[in-house]
Amino acid sequence: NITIKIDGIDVTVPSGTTILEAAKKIGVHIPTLCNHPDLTAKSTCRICVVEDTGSRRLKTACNQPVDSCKEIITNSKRVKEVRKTILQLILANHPQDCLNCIRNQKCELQELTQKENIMDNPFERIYEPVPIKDDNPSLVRDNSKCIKCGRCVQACEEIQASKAIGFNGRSTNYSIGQAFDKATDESTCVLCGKCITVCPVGALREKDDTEKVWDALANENKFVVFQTAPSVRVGLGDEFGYSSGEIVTGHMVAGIRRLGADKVIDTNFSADLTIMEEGTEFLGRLTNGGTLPMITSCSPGWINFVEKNYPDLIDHLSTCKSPQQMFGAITKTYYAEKLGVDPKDMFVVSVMPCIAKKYESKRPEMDASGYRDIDVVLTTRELARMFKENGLDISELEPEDYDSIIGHGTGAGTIFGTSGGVMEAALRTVYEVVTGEELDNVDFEAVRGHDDFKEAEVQVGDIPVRVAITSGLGNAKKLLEKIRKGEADYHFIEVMACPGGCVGGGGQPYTIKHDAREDRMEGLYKDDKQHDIRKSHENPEIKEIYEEFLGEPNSHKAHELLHTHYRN
Ligand code: HC1
Ligand code: SF4
Repeated sequence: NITIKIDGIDVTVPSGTTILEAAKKIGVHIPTLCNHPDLTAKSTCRICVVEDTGSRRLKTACNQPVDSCKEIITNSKRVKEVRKTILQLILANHPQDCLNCIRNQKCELQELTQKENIMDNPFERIYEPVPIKDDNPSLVRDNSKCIKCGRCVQACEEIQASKAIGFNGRSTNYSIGQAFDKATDESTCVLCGKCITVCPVGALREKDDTEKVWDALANENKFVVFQTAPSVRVGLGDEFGYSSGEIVTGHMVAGIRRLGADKVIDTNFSADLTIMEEGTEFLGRLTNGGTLPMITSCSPGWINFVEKNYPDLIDHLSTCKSPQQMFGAITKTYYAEKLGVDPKDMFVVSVMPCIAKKYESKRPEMDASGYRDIDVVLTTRELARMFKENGLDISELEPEDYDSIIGHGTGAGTIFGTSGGVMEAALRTVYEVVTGEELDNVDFEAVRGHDDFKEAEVQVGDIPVRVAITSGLGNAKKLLEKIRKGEADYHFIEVMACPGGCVGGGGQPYTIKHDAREDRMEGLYKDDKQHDIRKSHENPEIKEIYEEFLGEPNSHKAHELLHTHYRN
């Protein structure tokens, strides 16, 4: 351990601890714009300068270890002046149109400007607008707002192993984007949105589709059906003053009805449907010599990643569509018929924690109903904006329930939103289907938690089923390499593109609370426990749809509507 003085206070920390971390330990928060807890510290912005009284040198606190220092001052006149100057230089090259910025009141640059008490700027304004890049269904880059901190580049490479973006150009004229400013879909971008979640300012955002939804809601001829994804219920509350990870399902449903939706459905229902289809597919592969390990297919950023980088491993992907897409196909067929609504008049809106879902809904093959199965995908953030636009604070609404007859999911459906949840839901069903016995304990603790990589062996009848779970594409890449080399000795693997699963999706509310992901995960496990029915195959609405419409899981009709193919 090393003991140093920071601002006159002794602090003892392990050798190698950064000055930034050591200072945090005694309640001294050194400001930074480029540093992020999920990324390697690079000190690109240099806002975190502090003074080493021994050498009289300025050091960057985010990447310098305490080891060579005896005493650090974080707020001397010299430090404050340097910090202020760096910030003023950034501001001189920034549009400062905070009022109509997506990040207004949630912007790290705005917050820092306020904290540093900056009221004026001696530097000449050199800001010049640059064109917005808006060439794909999910993601918008507005480089006018970019402060070149490099977090997005790092996240794309370090977390998502995608290297889709980098620094282009030279000297002071460099900018961030696809190499040679290629079109997004020609790059290795998988539209996961991880870059959005780490951007400190408004340079990256989802493509806003709220106007299309307002138009449909205002159109008397449209029958508007909303579905809400598992993890939206534990993320949305961040926008309405709830504590992090709080379950706001009933309030959200009430809010969506106030917007004018005709029906509000839980995506957890089609998550249960996915378990029926995917569980049956898995058992088929296991007993008929099909391609193993089988890998889950509900995360569209993940599907993009395999299609772009590992086309030779496509046969390992389950053929099941994601729950979002299964929902669309069922809504414009079975549900429309039950309701007596012409599917051509139906307008289906998904609320997802994900920006890749926007792209997924636009894949040409997603029209099994004879129409576009999903009309618009909104992120959790966009739904929050719609509520606010209509003067709704969901915390003031009485909770309401989803609509039947395809509207309700089980506890197994709800945990889809967290890494390990799809596997746990599948195990609950596969175990009971194979053994015919009831599980004593439905909680498969071995597949839960925040680790990058989890594995377990579960005895299912005569078969010891080996499973693995990972999230974040960098971690998934390691598994894919093992599969390629024939070293992945698993039967079934769950992969989610975003670290932690959908709870940490690129469409979730911005949060400065680093462990929001963990809070949301806990929220979903709590939600699971609160359900009377916690196994997909026991969902009465699922039983009904098979009896009345689909026949058996993996039937011909189920294949037509609920399964898909991939591009290689
Ligand atoms: Fe997800 Fe899924 S869990 S992919 O993370 O399988 O987005 O929440 O809706 O489709 O159900 C996302 C979440 C979501 C699908 C389900
Ligand atoms: Fe990289 Fe994902 Fe952002 Fe694309 S969306 S640039 S893959 S982080």
